[in-house]
Amino acid sequence: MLHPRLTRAILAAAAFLTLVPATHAAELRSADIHPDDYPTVQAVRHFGDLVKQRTNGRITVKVFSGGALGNEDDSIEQVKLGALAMTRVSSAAMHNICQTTRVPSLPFLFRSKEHLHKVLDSEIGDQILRSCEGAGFVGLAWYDSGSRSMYTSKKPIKTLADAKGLKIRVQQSDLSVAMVEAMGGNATPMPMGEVYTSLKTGLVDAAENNFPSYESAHHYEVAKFYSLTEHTMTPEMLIFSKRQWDKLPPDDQKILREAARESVPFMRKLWAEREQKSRAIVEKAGSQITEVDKPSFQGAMKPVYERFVTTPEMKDLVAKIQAVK
Ligand code: GTR
Repeated sequence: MLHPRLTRAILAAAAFLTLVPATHAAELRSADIHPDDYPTVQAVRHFGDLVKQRTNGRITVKVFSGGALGNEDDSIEQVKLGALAMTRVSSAAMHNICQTTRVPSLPFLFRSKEHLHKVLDSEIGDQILRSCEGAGFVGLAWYDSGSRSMYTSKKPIKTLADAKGLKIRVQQSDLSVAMVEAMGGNATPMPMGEVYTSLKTGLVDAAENNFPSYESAHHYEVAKFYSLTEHTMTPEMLIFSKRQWDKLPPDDQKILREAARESVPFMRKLWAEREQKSRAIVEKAGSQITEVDKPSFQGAMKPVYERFVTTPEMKDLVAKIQAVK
């Protein structure tokens, strides 16, 4: 038998512990399909360092890179369920889940990297991040992903006519499919992890991505013609599980939001360096980088805008983005 005073002390301690929210101290897990040295992974690690510092080690972040937790659709599902706290994905992976995220992927929407940054850093960027809350995701940050361009295994694409009839791998998004179809290609959506083998075996003739992904996923080894179509600047997103978010005290939510925001300039610096480095690696390995007749691609995109910019909110966002100087 325990002494009654001891029993009372144990009960009091137990009562105190149940008052402390379970999430007060936590290890937040985050997923990424990219390898450890990729700027998105590094940026989320940096975010984790800031969070750890500011919570005196109470909240830590563990990043599972290299697709250890599955492909992007898998991690998004886990985040929705609250089994995983966060994931860094391409915003294209969110297109069919919260449609407003399609806006920054619209073809040839941004005039430059500076234009993109200005928009994403403004209320427009925040509005699009917020648009995923209803679907179960708290958007914490936009990260860079440069421009996506076409690459082929057999011959370079120089004009729109060269894309006609090619089997082209795209991200799993209706908008990505439509963009490639508007170019006359046969769009084949599949996860990133299947692209290397698909190019190698000839299941697809082409794919499209930025230099860092083209390089880090070794696609340049099996598709050496990289054509600078620069047709979309689809950004990356850091998303948090709404289920887990709602259990956090407001002070912790604030720390997370601020740390995510502060990880953005860190990421942009790494991104700019990596774009140059990746381009140099693929050129050295024999990739042929070709300029294209861009207006021919731009001219084919009207049906994409007509089909996807449908709601008054999206129309307003597009107009506002185009008006940003
Ligand atoms: C990359 C992006 C990944 C992934 C990939 C793809 O640029 O960083 O998140 O979406 O493209 O093409 O699937």
